[in-house]
Amino acid sequence: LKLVRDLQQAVTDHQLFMVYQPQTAAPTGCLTGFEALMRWQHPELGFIPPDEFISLAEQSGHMTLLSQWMIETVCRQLAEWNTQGHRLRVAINLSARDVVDPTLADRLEQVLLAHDVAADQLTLEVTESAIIQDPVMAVTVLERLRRAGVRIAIDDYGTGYSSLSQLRTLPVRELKIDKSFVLGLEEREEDRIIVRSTIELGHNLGLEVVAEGVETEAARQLLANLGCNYLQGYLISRPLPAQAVPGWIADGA
Ligand code: G
Ligand code: G
Ligand code: MN
Ligand code: NA
Repeated sequence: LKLVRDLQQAVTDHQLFMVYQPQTAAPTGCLTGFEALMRWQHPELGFIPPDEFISLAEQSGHMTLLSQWMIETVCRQLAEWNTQGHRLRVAINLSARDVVDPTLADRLEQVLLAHDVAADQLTLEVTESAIIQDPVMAVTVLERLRRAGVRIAIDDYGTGYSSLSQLRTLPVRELKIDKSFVLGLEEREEDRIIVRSTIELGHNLGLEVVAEGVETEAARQLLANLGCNYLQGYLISRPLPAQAVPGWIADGA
């Protein structure tokens, strides 16, 4: 497949880039960090969404290359912001391949060290469907990452194989409620019940809870009232190019 060959080229030819979506504290609206999301601007095909090329990269064995590029790009960016006086927190997404890679923790620590970025500036988002493929290996890898000092979040919570016995054994700090529940918050009583229960479950387990897909003021208010810790969504901001981040922070302050 041409697109698979192009993936390798994409890394070396700088066709990939990261965008950063703000996350805020629900009670205060203050900025707490960003989620880093990968983008591919293909020279002929134009913009290709990550849903398409991430799974392609996983199937073709290019995922480690992409993840390594992503980790380096985000850490280099964090280092630059650090020197500008913005000590930010960024969440990155791990693929199913990354979660069972026994070399990930060492590689990550090397990159953090090389750029003089503190481990607590990074959150790693993992999905339960990624973990379920090889839970024993995944727990080993996540445990090493936790010991390295990075924060671990369960992404898309509630959409996959939400196993409570597994949740109990994972070294996680944070639950991220999937946007499919948050988007329906105003219209559907069921979604409100699910969101409320997830926040309660998270808090009772000592975890912080993030809601993504916050698009309306009503949803923001509801989530804040339910005690959700952090908010992310178009209401606050779309994902931003890296160059726009310092300006966005200045405007918000
Ligand atoms: O904006 P959005 O379309 O970025 O992202 C769509 C999906 O792609 C999400 O599920 C997100 O987790 C995933 N994704 C975005 N960036 C990355 C990345 O850098 N690595 C991995 N593994 N997944 C990503
Ligand atoms: O990693 P994850 O699956 O959580 O990816 C987050 C996805 O959600 C990305 O595709 C991102 O662009 C998207 N997103 C972020 N905020 C909103 C929002 O408010 N509404 C919608 N519909 N999508 C959002
Ligand atoms: Mn995510
Ligand atoms: Na999600």
